[in-house]
Amino acid sequence: MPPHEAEVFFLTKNFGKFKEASAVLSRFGIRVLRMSEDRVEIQSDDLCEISKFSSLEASKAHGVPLIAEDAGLFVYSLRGFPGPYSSYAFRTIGVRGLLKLLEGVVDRRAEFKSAVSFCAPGLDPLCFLGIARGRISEEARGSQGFGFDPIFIPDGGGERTFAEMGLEEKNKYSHRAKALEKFARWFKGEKWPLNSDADRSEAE
Ligand code: ITT
Repeated sequence: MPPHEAEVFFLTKNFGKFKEASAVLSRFGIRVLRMSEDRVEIQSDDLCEISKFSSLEASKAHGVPLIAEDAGLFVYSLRGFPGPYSSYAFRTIGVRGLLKLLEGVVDRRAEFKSAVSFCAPGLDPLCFLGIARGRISEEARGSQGFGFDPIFIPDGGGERTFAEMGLEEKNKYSHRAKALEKFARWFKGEKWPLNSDADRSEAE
């Protein structure tokens, strides 16, 4: 593991997200510090808009460079539900409820999206998007990870769900790892202080 050359805060209450981010970013020599307060969330269908706003508000409040993430599971046959409402859907209908909605449904394709936004004092927030395509399993399997991991089978990972993979293996396929790798490559290439005028938003 390279020595840590840089540090960034990650505003999240979700410890699973934090552990995944630490593993990805440490490969780039970036140490992640956890900021676990509630993040300010706006209502939007656009994950980047949500995470940009959260990162801007927190960076202004604390005066430090930080990332915030908004993520969601988009099920094709449900026209993208739960999408930006994944956190609420997980707390209400949960894994079982989503499986129930898909009972008898043949098209089980779905994708996870992660929108990681970075903001630093005096800088406009930048968003980095990562997508993991796959499908929803017939039943919940595995005990690792968090959220909808027990029912998501990523393309290229055999028949296993994210919850049947260890963290390092999930990071080979995950939406979050892809978004964070884009962020890390940009972050490492930047000269400080950053130029806030450039439009550096990145999308797939
Ligand atoms: P923070 O806002 O504090 O970061 P959160 O868990 O509420 O934590 P999101 O609003 O991004 O984060 O929640 C999206 C939900 O989507 C999350 O609660 C999970 O249920 C689900 N989710 C997102 N990424 C996931 C992943 O990698 N594996 C499984 N479920 C995931």
